[in-house]
Amino acid sequence: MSAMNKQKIVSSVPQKGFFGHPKGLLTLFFTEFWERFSYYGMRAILVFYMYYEVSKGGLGIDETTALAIMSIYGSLVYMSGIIGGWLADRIFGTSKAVFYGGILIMLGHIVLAFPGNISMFFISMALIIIGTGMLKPNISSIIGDMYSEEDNRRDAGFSIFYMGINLGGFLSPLVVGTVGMNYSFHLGFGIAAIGMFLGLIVFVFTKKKNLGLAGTYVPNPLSPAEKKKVFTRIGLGAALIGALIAVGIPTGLLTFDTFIALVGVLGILLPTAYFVTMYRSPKTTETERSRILAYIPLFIASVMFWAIQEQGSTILANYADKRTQLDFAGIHISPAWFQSLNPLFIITLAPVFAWLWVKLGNRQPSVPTKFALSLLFAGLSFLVILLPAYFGGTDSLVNPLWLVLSYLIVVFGELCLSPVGLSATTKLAPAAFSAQMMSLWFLSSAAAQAINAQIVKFYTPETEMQYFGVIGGASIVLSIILFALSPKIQSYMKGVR
Ligand code: C3H
Repeated sequence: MSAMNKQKIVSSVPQKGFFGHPKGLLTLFFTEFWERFSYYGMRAILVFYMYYEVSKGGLGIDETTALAIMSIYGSLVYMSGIIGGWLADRIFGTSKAVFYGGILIMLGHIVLAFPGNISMFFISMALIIIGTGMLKPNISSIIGDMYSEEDNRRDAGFSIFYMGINLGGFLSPLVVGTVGMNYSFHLGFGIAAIGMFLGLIVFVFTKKKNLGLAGTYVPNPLSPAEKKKVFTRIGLGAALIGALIAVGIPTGLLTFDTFIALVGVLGILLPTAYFVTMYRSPKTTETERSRILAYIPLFIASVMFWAIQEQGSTILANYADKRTQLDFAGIHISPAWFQSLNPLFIITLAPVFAWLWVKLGNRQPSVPTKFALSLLFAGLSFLVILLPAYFGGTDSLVNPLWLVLSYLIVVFGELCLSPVGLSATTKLAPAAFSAQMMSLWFLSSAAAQAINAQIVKFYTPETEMQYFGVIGGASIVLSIILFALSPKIQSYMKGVR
């Protein structure tokens, strides 16, 4: 996109109207709020739906498998962002991708809303995976479109958007979690579907007025010749995958374990391929190349961070269900409620962090230093949760406040990494790959969860201390390395702060 086009897009968006930010932020805030409401609402009950016995309304899958499926699911949801980013950059632009993605997500939740078997469960998963891949990175890219390069409201805009994400993530486990756990899982999934429907309504009815041209352009459209080549390759690829599945399942070569391993490998290979393609593209300038190099250590840090943070909804959800005193201070706590703690802390602390960065002005830590801090906090959040077992063994139930403390500490890290990373991604992106660079950011989450699918197998109440200790310790070591490398990485960012 040329500087002139960028200017045309920015001036088509009403520049005030939502807390001093472009009016389009309101549209994107509420669309993402409802999308996250549906996604996290569904996830808050999904693990229990999978491993509860059939007589209790669940699918009766064994617990370890259910935890691995949660991680694989989470990984694929973000991996499919590469499809969404590619479609947006090369075929229909980010705005259409958000719309189609929302429709697929809603259909996915509708499938789960009806009592069904394991096949229905996998169909729903496929719809939500593709739908989220189309919606999630692209909605974040549109935010970047609304601000000019020099606009210093951009970081704050991402923080506000991040609050929308977490408002959805906070309310949904309470609403969907309570209904799903106390009445019926399917009713819970039905509420998630209604949530996505409301998000689509907001998007469709306000986008024209609030978003102007943002999200409507195709930055790097396919030429007719490329179209033919690409569609033939996609067709062949799909046929090959179909054939491998058709042969692999009956012969026993494609088992659940091999599939998990495959996703793990893809979690590493895909971002590598992305980095190489962007770096080598003739459309990437020298400055953009240097920024891609700076992005690599940030990406690795992000993988480590999300590996810990995402275990909040798998390992720590299981810890809440199995290891925690749920009758506490005269009330019975639902294990799903713990999922609301992280977003609650985010909503309350995000304005504090935004204020702190503004107050520190030029003295605020650089992007790489903020990432190093996030790893430090992530590591500490795991070291804290090994203490109850250290002091009291693994036989007695643990005071829920330990879990609350762990969720709080990881949020300090999240606020140093996630809104900062979203904003930095839009600034560091090569122009021809703007939506795809956002997909790359989400690939860090995908890689993290693919790795998690391998490591959650090592978690049992007996190995709890070693598990939290090793992973927490690794994060702290990585944090120290990143602190040391920060000035070098900053210099490769070529002026981006
Ligand atoms: O969803 C995103 O884009 C990024 N993630 C977040 O913003 C998280 N703070 C959401 S919290 C969590 C993953 C879901 C809450 O319903 C729970 C973590 C324990």
